[in-house]
Amino acid sequence: NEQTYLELCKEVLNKGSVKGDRTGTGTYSLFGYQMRFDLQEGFPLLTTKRIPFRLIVSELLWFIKGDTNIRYLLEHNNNIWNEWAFQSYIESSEYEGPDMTDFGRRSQQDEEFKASYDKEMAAFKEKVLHDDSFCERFGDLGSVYGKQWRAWETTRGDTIDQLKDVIYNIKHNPDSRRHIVTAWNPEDVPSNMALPPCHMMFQFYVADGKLSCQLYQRSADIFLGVPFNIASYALLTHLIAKECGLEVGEFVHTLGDAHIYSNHIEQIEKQLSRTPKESPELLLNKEIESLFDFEVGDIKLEGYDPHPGIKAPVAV
Ligand code: THF
Repeated sequence: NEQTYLELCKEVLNKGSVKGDRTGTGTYSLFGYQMRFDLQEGFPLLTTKRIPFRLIVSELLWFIKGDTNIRYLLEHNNNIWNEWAFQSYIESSEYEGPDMTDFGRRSQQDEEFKASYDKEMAAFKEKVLHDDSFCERFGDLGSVYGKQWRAWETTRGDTIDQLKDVIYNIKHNPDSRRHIVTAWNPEDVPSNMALPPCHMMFQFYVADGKLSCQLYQRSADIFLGVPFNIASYALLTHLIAKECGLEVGEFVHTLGDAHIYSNHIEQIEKQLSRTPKESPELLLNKEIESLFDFEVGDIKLEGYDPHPGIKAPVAV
């Protein structure tokens, strides 16, 4: 299972083109790649480095709730979306602190700047958590995943709950070839969201009593994002299969621009030198049927014994 991910890393290192990107970091990149994970063979959380599973759980439950404000994530000690909310705050007229332009890159290169950035970010988080009006204005990432999944806005002036609809259709018309949820809303993409969706479209498929899921991801940060994305969609597939009374099948992960950031190379090489261990098993609270009722404490792993984590800077 994990070997397919390690092969992707090798392929991009060996054959990737050197390519610039929006964040100015620089990448090695390939276009078009597909991985398959048999969800019957254990839960596909990488073992060649420790992945903080609790962050994947709270992020997915945040999407499922239709929430787009980082307050819920902060309440669960999840900081993976902070940079994108902070970016819109420092670009607003309300921000009066020191210049934070390009904070991602500068905080890696300049210790003094990093201290100042850490202070501003800590203050920002405090306000999102405790000041309701500030939270409403600056904690929200706009029309990101949760919004498009649960409340896609139509020209008729109502909303579509794609997630509820897809579950209804899996239950009532499993053979359908239209079990699709899309987060890519061309009307919202240019201006209405902090970051256009990377994992933008997924489709479910039912055969032999098993539920499979395929994701199309237009842009894939192989070292930091992809291990999260694999686990997140594997978890979503388990939750929906449970609600629909199905076994889990495969997770098929299709990548568009598959890239390794130039400041993740050493980390990837270290990871590639390690031998994968046994995959963990997912344990879901048996009392809960609907995926809309799950809380973080209802989702656990058994037998996760990974190699140590590997730190790397995130490109904003
Ligand atoms: N932008 C970029 N450049 N890469 C991404 O992976 C990414 N995401 C989401 C949105 N924009 C992105 C955010 N998801 C981490 C993991 C997932 C993220 C963002 C950041 C991360 O830093 N993970 C660390 C642990 C962090 C922690 O412990 O707090 C890690 O080592 O895995 C892809 O959807």
